[in-house]
Amino acid sequence: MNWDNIDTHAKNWVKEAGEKIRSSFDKTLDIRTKSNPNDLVTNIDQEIEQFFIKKVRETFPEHKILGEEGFGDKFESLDGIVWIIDPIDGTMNFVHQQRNFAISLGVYENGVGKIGMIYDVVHDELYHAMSGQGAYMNGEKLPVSEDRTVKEAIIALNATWVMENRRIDHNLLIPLAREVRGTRSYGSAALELVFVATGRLDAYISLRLAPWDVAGGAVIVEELGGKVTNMRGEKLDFLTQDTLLVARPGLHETILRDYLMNGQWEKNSDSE
Ligand code: 2AM
Ligand code: CA
Repeated sequence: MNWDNIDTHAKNWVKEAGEKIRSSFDKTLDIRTKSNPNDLVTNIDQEIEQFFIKKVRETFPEHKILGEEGFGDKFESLDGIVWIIDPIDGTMNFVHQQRNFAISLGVYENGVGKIGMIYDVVHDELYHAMSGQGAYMNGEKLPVSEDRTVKEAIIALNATWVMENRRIDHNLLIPLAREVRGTRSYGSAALELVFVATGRLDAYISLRLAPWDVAGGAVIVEELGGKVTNMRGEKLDFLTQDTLLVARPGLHETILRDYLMNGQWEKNSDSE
């Protein structure tokens, strides 16, 4: 498999898609809702996903595509080469703020991450890793992640998970939120993952993410030695929705052991 060739194409397409998104800022968006009134999708999310699907199918007809907007293939396993794409991660930010969103792309072989790309379109910052070859931001090599104490950590955590919610007892994360140096919430899992990779954040926790929110960023975080699991400490399968715990090495084990009951916390009984 010529991974350099796949990587070069992926990078060109991500840049081209970013240009399309930037030029959409002067046009009127067609905004619709999906599962609930806050679950937004625009014509741009759909057009960008279709752009990637067309490019991948023309160039690599044997590869498969898993995309948020559902124009790709249907999956029971991640056998073969699979492109996992979120055309716009952080759609609510895209609609309301025209910033704090990213294109997220992961290329996996038999379930193993090979290429990760997160493109912060507004800042023209491309985060990129090929497994085993280091991680880069706009071509500049990123340093490996080192441990940090909980007291000195900034964690990304949405307020949803410390209010009563359907997924966990909201008391679970309160001690962690209290003891860290600070909490943040950016509203784009892809950016939160690369912020952990670059050390702007030390950890990121979410109770509800889909494979396309995480697949690209996970390759970048892991390439720099960071840890990516669900909140039980298990490997992600990139086929189903799951929880997420991403952190610097060491800090990941500490959070899991001291704040997440070694992964043995209970789900709320009425969670989906
Ligand atoms: P999205 O913008 O691509 O939908 C912050 O809310 C993060 O969670 C974003 O990365 C967002 O991705 C994702 N997200 C929001 N609602 C979700 C849902 N119902 N299932 C999975 N991921 C979701
Ligand atoms: Ca999306």
